[in-house]
Amino acid sequence: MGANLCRIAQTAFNLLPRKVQSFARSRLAAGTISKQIATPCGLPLPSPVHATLTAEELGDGQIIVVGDVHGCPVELRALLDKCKFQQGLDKVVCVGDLVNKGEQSAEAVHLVRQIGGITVRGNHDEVALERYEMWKKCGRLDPKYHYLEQFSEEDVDYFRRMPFSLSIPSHGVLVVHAGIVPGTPLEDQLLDDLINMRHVAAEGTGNRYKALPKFPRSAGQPWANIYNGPQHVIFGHHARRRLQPCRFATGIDTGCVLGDQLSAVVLPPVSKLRSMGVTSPPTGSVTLESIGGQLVSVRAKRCYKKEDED
Ligand SMILES: [Mn+2]
Repeated sequence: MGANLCRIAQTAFNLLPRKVQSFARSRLAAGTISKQIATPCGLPLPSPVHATLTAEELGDGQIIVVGDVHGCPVELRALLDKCKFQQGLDKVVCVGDLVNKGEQSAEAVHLVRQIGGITVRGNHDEVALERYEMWKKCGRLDPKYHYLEQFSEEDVDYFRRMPFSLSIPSHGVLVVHAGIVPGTPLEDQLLDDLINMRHVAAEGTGNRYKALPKFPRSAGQPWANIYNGPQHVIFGHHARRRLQPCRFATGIDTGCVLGDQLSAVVLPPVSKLRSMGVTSPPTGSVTLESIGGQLVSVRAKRCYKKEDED
């Protein structure tokens, strides 16, 4: 009986237009501002919610921060080759949205896990996990998520543990999927904003901002345009704007699945930072240039999906 109800509710929700689903999710999340006891889709929180990549874990490899892969493992492999990725030495960090839109979501996840990559949770990863848990509970799998049948228990576990942010203190870098509200401490950010936001608007007087919901579409400006540190934020999610080379933030969803490019920011090993005369951790607000970050891109093999705003 419970399983049936659950299935009916989920089916009804799935029938709603996507815009309505997205709005409903953002409102639900807004209701849990003070106490975030679950993820935006109502799943258990990962532990930790906000992860840190320590200098010890880094060793002396470079860090390759990869944009939205969206089921394109062929391009990911080509990008890693172009970055001269060395397994066991270099660290790969994905900005999230490993799955959906492209044709090889499960393969993309397998490749990222095989190279020991860390992934910060994206909105598509979150919804994929929700659909998986629903499938296991209700027995019905949304056809759009058929690739979940190729997930191993370890793949699912990887998704359950995806943090909402990753700090890299040695380089003064923070990786999130969508963005952060300028001026709000990380621990006070809404998880829904971290994986969904694009624009912000000033709130009241002074330097306070709030993230704008996707719908209804309203004014405001891309959050990265007004963000001023201290960490350099590397993010994805906003493919329509492609590369966003802002002073204290770099957006690297360059629209691979849309037939454009897959991009990475390559950060030098800590020893190289020191030889460049940069203190580690860096002081003050961090620009990409000040820490020797390099942009590397490869072209998509083809266009897998038409331009949209997800
Ligand atoms: Mn996204």
